[in-house]
Amino acid sequence: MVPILEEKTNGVPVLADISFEPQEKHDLVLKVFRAFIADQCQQYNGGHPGSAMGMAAIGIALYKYVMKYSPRNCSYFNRDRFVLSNGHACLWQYLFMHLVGVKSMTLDQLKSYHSSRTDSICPGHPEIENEGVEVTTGPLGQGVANAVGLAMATKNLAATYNRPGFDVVDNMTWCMIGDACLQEGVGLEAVSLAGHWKLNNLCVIYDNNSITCDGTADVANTEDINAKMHATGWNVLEVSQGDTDVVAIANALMAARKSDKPTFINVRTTIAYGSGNAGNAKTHGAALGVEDVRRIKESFGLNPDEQFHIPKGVYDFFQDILDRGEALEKKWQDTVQRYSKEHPILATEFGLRVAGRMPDDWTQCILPEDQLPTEPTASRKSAGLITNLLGEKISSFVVGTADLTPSCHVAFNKKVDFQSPDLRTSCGLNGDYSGRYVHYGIREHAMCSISNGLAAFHKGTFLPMTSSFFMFYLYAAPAVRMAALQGLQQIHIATHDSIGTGEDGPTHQPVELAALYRAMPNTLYIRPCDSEEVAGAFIAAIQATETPTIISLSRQNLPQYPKRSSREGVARGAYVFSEVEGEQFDVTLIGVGSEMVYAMETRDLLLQKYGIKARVVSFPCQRLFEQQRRSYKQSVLKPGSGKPTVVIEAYAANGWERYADASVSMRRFGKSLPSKAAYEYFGYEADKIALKIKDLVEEVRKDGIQVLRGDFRDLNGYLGSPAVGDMIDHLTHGRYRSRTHRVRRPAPGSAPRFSFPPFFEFAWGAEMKRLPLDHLAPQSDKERQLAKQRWAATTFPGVEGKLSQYLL
Ligand SMILES: Cc1ncc(C[n+]2csc(CCOP(=O)(O)OP(=O)(O)O)c2C)c(N)n1
Ligand SMILES: [Mg+2]
Repeated sequence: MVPILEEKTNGVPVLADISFEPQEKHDLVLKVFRAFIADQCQQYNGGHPGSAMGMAAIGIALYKYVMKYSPRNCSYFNRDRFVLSNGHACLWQYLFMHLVGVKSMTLDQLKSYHSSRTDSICPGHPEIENEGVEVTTGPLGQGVANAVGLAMATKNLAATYNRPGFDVVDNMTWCMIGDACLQEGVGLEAVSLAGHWKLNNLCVIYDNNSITCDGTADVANTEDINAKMHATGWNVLEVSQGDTDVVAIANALMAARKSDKPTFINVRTTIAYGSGNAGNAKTHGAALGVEDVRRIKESFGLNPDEQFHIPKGVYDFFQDILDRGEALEKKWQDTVQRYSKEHPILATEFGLRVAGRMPDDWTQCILPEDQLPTEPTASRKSAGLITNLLGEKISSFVVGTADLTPSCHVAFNKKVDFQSPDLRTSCGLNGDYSGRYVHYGIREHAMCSISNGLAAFHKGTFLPMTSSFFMFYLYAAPAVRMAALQGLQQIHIATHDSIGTGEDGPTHQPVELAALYRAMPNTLYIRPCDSEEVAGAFIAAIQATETPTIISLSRQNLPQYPKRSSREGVARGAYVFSEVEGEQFDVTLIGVGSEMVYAMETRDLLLQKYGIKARVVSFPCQRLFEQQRRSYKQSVLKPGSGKPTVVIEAYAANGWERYADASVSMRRFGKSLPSKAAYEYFGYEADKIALKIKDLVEEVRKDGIQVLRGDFRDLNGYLGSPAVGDMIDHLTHGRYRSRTHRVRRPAPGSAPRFSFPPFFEFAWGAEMKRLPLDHLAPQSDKERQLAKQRWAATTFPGVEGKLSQYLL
């Protein structure tokens, strides 16, 4: 049995001297492991066998000897975090999870890799929702940044809550990478920050097989990686016999625990070790072939006729891990218990963080309407008023910027920067690890990927905010997408939106970017028109606990609409801003964000000049609107009225076809002009817009309008389906309007609450259920059958029948 940590160096616990098992045992595990991976890929003739086989010895060192974790409770708070950044090597992780005793990772599940089973927990890349997986990986390089975020989380919690004799948080973060992660920009951005921050609780393990998809890695990379890592502030270690030398690898891992810098272990391995094609790029992403698989087993002295065979000796080898894990967890719980007695106030706050909850009074940080500015104000400034309070008062917020502090207004009062305490900058901006203001430098992709790591540390423990110009969230898009995919909450403060950005010109004017983020599943892209809507945007973002939100803000001053704008309206995605009494209106104008001013001015002019009566709808968030009941949506847009709807927004019109018949929008890149002049140049002037709309109204009066316009129906099911809003209404007997389905973490005993992507989750009474979305919107008979079975086993007093009827 491996002893549990005693000594501590640089704040990181070490396992006491390791007593290694004899080499024969290592050899047996290595052989069985590699043969098993070969079988898994051969079964459905696909997958990624090469690196999973090559990394076998690294896995033994990590899972058997060095990593602190508990297979019986993979999510205990102070566990070491592990990120498989080279996510295609997922079989490696799955098989180790099975061997160490993670209950859900059965032999049967291992065989489901690449199968058509929809309940498989062995997808082609690790996915966060499966037990024992910290983050979803697959887009190479991002995992490194996630790991940096996880390591930051530990540093920040430790600096905030640990007290002498009470290390309530002291875990290590391990990150496995291949050649590719060191080529991807985001990986290198994160490497640079980890070195700068001296994150000595982070260890990157490099599976250096010098192979990528195209061939040997030197077709595109010939740099001296060790020298580079060294220059970036990392502790660099080498293991030359990485295919077999478990002891050398374990010793290197142990050395990482003692380092005062982040550690990079360059482990030389052979891709598909044991295969006839070992060392060849062919083995990266294809099954090895029936003959090769037989040959591998024969050469290992295993029976070639046996598949998926794991002898008892291999299970025995890992047998001690379960108890060791439990002991680690127990030790942590004891520490927390003693800590609660010694430091009760701190322990209460720590308890909230561990529970993933914000203090209940967070709403007090959102200024009430009567304290908001009434004079024209840039929405970035309005947002600053709120972020400043949230950042100052609530310790789960980690507010960052990609070098745009002066522009984004996110630096909060009494902020402490997250920095290595040793750093002394030339400009005097210093900090320590307790800091929650982060200078990410000009690294937008890493900023958002690191935020994913922070958010994934433990759901709700951190709520990361980032900030930059909206245009540069294009650099960050792959990370925002991964947050959305994983259901990781965060708030992105995206200023300088639309052509109003002005003189910086078309490079800085994100005319097409809104369409991307509006289309991205499980993402809230909110474009508020004034301070009250900014407040609504923050409330929606904070309540969306499974969702990243981008709040899109203006550089230029915007008029305020105290009598019209409404935070509740933002929660519904769109709402009537200015109504025409009775049914006698001629046109509906949709005003969005910074361009609301043009909608309102056009409304006035249409009446004065042409006697045309225009309603105005404010439409800050398409996704929130999609989640409303059909009847609400129709009351806002009045698609059956036979009157046209026109959206006014200085972005590409893509996506508005669903709600509007026409647009005043952008069909080309912007232009370098002062804000007002840029708007004028592109025709955003009330008299020009009014004239166009007058023509449209006349055309419709003459030729009529098709009745179904503005009633686009998404027949695919859940998100975006009218059925969702109706279903919620039905279930809650009208007590809760559809807005509630964004609320998560239901309190036991409370009324039903709903959350959608990436799960459908709801509580009824004291019970809480969580189902994968494919059970809600089955795409095939087989899925429907599976869903029925699942729903049959899910009972809620008085609801079951109705619910399944709605869903199936
Ligand atoms: C951002 C991104 N680009 C491309 C890919 C496709 N891809 C998957 S693996 C791989 C090369 C992997 O090389 P390496 O990390 O050395 O893994 P190995 O071949 O050694 O298994 C590529 C290009 C990806 N997953 N992510
Ligand atoms: Mg490689």
